[in-house]
Amino acid sequence: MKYKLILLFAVLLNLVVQAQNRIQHTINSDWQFFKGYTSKASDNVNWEAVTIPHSWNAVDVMDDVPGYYRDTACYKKEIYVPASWQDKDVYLVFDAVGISATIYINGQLAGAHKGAYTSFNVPISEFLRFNDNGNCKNQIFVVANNTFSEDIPPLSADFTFFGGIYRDVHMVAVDKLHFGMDKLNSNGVIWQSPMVNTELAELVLKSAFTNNYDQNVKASVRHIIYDKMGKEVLQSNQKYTASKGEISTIEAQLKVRNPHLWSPEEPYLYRLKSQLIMDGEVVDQIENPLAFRWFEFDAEKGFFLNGSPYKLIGTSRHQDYPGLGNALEDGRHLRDVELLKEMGGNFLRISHYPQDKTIIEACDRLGILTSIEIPLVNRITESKAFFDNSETMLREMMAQYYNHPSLIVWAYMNEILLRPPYDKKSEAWKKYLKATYQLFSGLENIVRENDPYRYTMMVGHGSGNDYKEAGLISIPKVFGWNVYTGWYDGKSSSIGKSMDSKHRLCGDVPILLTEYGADADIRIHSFAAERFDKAVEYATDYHSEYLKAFYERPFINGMLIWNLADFSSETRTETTPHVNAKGLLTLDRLPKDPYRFYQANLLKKPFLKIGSKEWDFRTDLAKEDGDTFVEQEVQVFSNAKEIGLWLNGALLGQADVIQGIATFKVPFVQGENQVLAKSTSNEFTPIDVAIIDVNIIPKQLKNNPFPASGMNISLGDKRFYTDYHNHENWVPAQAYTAGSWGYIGGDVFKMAKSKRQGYGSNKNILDTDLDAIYATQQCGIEAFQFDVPDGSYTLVLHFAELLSDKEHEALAYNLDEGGKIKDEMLERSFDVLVNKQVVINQLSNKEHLVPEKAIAFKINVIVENNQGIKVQFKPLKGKTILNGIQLKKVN
Ligand code: GCB
Ligand code: CA
Repeated sequence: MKYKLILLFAVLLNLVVQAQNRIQHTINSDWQFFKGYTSKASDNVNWEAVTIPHSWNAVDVMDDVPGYYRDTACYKKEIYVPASWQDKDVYLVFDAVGISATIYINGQLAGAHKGAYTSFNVPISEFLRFNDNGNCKNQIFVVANNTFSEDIPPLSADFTFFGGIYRDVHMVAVDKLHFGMDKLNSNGVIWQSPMVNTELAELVLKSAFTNNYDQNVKASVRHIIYDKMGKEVLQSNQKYTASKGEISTIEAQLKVRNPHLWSPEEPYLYRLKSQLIMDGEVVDQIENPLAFRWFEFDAEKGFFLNGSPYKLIGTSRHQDYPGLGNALEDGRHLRDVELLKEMGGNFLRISHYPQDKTIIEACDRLGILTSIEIPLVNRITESKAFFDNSETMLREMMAQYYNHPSLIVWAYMNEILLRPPYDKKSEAWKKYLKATYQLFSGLENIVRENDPYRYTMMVGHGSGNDYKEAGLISIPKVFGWNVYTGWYDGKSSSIGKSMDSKHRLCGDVPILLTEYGADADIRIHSFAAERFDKAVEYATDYHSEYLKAFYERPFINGMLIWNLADFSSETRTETTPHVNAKGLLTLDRLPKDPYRFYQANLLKKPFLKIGSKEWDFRTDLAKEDGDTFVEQEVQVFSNAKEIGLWLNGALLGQADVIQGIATFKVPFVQGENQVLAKSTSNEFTPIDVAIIDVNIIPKQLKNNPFPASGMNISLGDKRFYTDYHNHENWVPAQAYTAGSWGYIGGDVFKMAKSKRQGYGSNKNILDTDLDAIYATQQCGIEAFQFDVPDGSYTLVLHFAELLSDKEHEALAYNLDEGGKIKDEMLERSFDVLVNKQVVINQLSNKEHLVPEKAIAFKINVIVENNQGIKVQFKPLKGKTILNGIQLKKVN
């Protein structure tokens, strides 16, 4: 393809001299770390060797001790600086340190930074020792800290505030005349495209460069634009006199004819090379991505990309990984963007804070539109320091992410009225709302001044009236709503109506559904799934309701799933303590069924996957004695019209695909089952096979061999739970019937005054990974009986006191609860008998049965004379309880 180019305000300069690039490389290896405060690098404390990226919270956020290290830690490293750098400007660049950092070079204070999510540079030339005779050792000493500060956002949020030097550290040596390296750590060149269409793109290039020579210098700025194939398409050259010790700015205006447009479907990237030339020599050079696209949000018609209607659909993303905290190498960041692309997503909300550059670079390259935001979450502090830090963060974010063509929205607020610090009837509250208005209108102005061509966004929650009252809705160019109907409350099927009311509330401000999601734990399945049970089946259903409503409503400009992957949120509890489980992928990035659901609905290429494949060993209960199979529903996710399902080689049936799902009732037999799904309407659709090992528990235990892999039963529960570590399946308890097994008496435990789960507790049960089993319970149970054949058995009884008189802070993420939560706790004590013999004496919540802790007892039982096993619970004080029970036959 040929481009006809016009150069405006540009002079052609044909003297090209070998580019002497800046030197920039990471210095991530060989650091020393001390978890604590010490005043200098030479102190003899417990230094340990670490590599950057590093977080000191990689492990402690996941353990059962509440809280994590939020305090000071130190890092040090020796660097060697060549004598040739003596006439250069040398900087350290920190891509991010959580949460604040002070940097010393050779014992002298060199710089400091606040905020965990933006990069910063530290000019260090004046502190360096240069010497080529081996005496050029220099000491970097960093005091970092992730303590809570009223002045630094975020103050409160549903994610973990990891500490550490968790992104790359670079050494940079540049000529004394160089681009960028300013206070906001921008790279010195920004591009804007005020007008783009298929024939023409207007391009404005603004360069800022520093002259640290002790005299004014004559220089020129050259920009060269290359197309995707590396062919030069345009060049601009401008002469300039750079005043000494100052930052100079210069602007070039160019026009690109017939620009090749960028879109998620065809992410066509140009390259923008910018050079500073002095005495005919290139003294500094940087590169930026460049692309042409235009876009518009509309309050009625929705989003348009390059002139055509375009539904934005995608996810948000957090930046952590199990065992690593947020200290990830680039590969893992990149993989997340690929996974979003492989799902068929076209948008990433980089939330709730700027993330590693790898993310947005991948979005530019792979074709994912993005928004980016600073972490003003849940509440603000009405102080100058907080306002100033917020503003700096915003300016840094804009300076650092400006040139990414995938980026179309700057955002700076999430659910800021979620955690009101005052009573909503008080004067203080009114003042607070005014302060929020003042803060956010200020931030909005900063964005508009610095980037008139992108959109601005704020994100609210709940009913929205508070945001309206505070005047916040009319501030940004678009408003996002986080709506969790069907999760925190209400029904998933009401999402359409909820969005209709947001639409009315916002009038002519275009809206997006910026968050929605439901927890899903791939270890939990239920064929009668309900809100808060964490069953994968519930989440799939929830997402299908939302997707339907989205397609029916053009005014929903975009819809963003919360979240791409499960993520760390230390204060969370429930079946996955310390983790928010709304991810479409697990913490380890394994797909959950909702991810497959979106693939089936969004991908253009033929797609097919069998649902819940990872549930590859299952236990189910025979309905009648002698049943040789158990019937379970299997979903196949596909974009074909019709699917056939084969079970162990025989065609079971065909089913139409409705909204990406074909549903089958599969009669699984004992042992291995091969499930094969194939499209019967499209030969190009891939085939999928799942091998599922099934264990059927006979209805009558008496006349049947006892199940070889034993029985694991969760009381007060309706779910199937898979313990992948122990290769065990837990089944929900049933009431006892003669010849079979089950509980006698009692009621399912329910939380008092909770709008949340219908049964079980939402607490983190300590000392166990079987939270799902321990958090559910039968109260007032009289007995549990197994009518098993004679033999030798191992019985395990699991208990947890779910009530506690400890006061719990209402969790930050609870959208429906506030204040402190305390149970009404009554004393309980009971004996446990097996076949009339006391096996546990006075199990009491004043003693061994410590509230919110798991306790298990393993007991050997010999069954003779056809008596079976009867476990009895005899109350001494209060009510008896049982949370789980396991039985294995030894011989
Ligand atoms: C929200 C928040 C997000 C939480 C999410 C949740 O509205 O914006 O930070 O993680 O809800 O899962 O509750
Ligand atoms: Ca249970």
